Amino acid sequence: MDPWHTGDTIAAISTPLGAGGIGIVRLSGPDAPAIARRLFRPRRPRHAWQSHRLTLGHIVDARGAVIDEVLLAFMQAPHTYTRQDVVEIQCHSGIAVLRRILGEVLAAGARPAGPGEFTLRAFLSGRLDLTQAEAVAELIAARTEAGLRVAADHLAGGLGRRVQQCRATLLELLAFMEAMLDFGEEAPEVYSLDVTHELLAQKSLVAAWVDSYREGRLLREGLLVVIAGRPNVGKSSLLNRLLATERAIVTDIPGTTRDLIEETLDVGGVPVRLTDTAGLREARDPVEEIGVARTRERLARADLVLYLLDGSQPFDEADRAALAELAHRPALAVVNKADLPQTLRDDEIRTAAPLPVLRLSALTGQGVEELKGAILNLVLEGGLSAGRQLITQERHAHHLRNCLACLERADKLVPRRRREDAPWELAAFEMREAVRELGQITGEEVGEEVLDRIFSRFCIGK
Ligand SMILES: Nc1nc2c(ncn2[C@@H]2O[C@H](COP(=O)(O)OP(=O)(O)OP(=O)(O)O)[C@@H](O)[C@H]2O)c(=O)[nH]1
Ligand SMILES: [Mg+2]
Repeated sequence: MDPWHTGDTIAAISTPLGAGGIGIVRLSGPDAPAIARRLFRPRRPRHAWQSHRLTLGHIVDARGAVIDEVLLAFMQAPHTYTRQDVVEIQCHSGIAVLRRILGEVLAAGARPAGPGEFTLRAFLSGRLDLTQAEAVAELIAARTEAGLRVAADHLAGGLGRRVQQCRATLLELLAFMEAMLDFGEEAPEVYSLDVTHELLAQKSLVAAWVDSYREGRLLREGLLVVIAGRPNVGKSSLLNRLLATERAIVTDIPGTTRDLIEETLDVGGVPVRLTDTAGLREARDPVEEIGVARTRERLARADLVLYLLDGSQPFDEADRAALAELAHRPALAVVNKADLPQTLRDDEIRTAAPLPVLRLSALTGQGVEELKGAILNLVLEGGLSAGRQLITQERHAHHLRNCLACLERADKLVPRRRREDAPWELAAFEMREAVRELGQITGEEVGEEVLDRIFSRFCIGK
């Protein structure tokens, strides 16, 4: 029974395709050494084929013609990523070279690896638990230092260990409940731990993890921030100022920006996906019409809206209407052009919508750092928490929420003092479910389809 065919030797290009210094073709499986011996001609054969050593040589095709000069690493099982024999061929990174070498490897008997299949093998062999395997993808996708730190903690097994510990405690509680159920009064003394106390402790632990997902999700997915406002208020200038580049075209002609412009920016460790939009107004031609429609669509999806106004202009009816629409969403009223004499008053904005008002100048940069602080404040109540124990994956959050619900139900069933006639059976049922939910996170109790789903999101070669 091996639904994943771990006995096959798999191969893939493990580096991104494109011109570069080196590219790697990776093999894992029982035939990896034999395939490598057929294709690799070491420069100094006497020193070749030592495990975990790099060897210089050539990859040749079936007729013996040289394809590329490479460094080959042969890593003998079990001290490898997959715990199988692994070979990595480090060649020059060109699409043609990499494809050619992979082609020869496949012709020699390997099959193409599926997405994430190397990491799947690392998981199946027990080298990584499921949270660690998922952290590989998380680490690769990390866009800020803070995101990287959390992913690295998960990869090192921090999350897996914490969940394991919690699961072990729940199993003890379950054993106690089952003993009460089976033996009642004669339940062995060793089980007389303080159930309610321990249950509460685990419940608040799981609840804290569930809470941390808000922050964790932000770190992983980033925050979608949209700059909106009437034409010419300085939206593109603000985008450029925040990015510190001339990304968007700025002119004094209203209606300069017609399409969405999106860039990612690191604000206090949170990846912010910042979108500059077409100015909101009655469109005067079909292109502008599409631009305004795109702006509205993007606005609907925004996690946070920066509504920009021109402080040197009087308050406008169109602004009042737009602000009123934002009244009950995460939004900031940002008054730009603070370097010019101001005619727009805070209270005019506040009567339109109860939003925080910030003044800045995209031209001089004054107030821009305060804006970053305000963004963090609004979405994270002051910035990322120092702790790294964040839940970052929806899959984990989902099982933790389920687990918490089980623990809450169990807690209601367990009497505050030891009683033989309490509904131990129901409590034990909830506890068993809670344990199962945690087991799904670390991968102890996880089905084939779930694994397929998780690893299919990886890229090939990981
Ligand atoms: N004095 C001053 N001028 C600014 C400031 N920000 C932008 N401007 C000027 O305002 C004009 C419009 O700026 P943009 O950034 O193109 O404005 P926009 O909101 O993107 O305009 P549209 O794309 O047309 O909707 C330009 O001439 C900018 O130089 C500012 O803080 N102070
Ligand atoms: Mg613009």
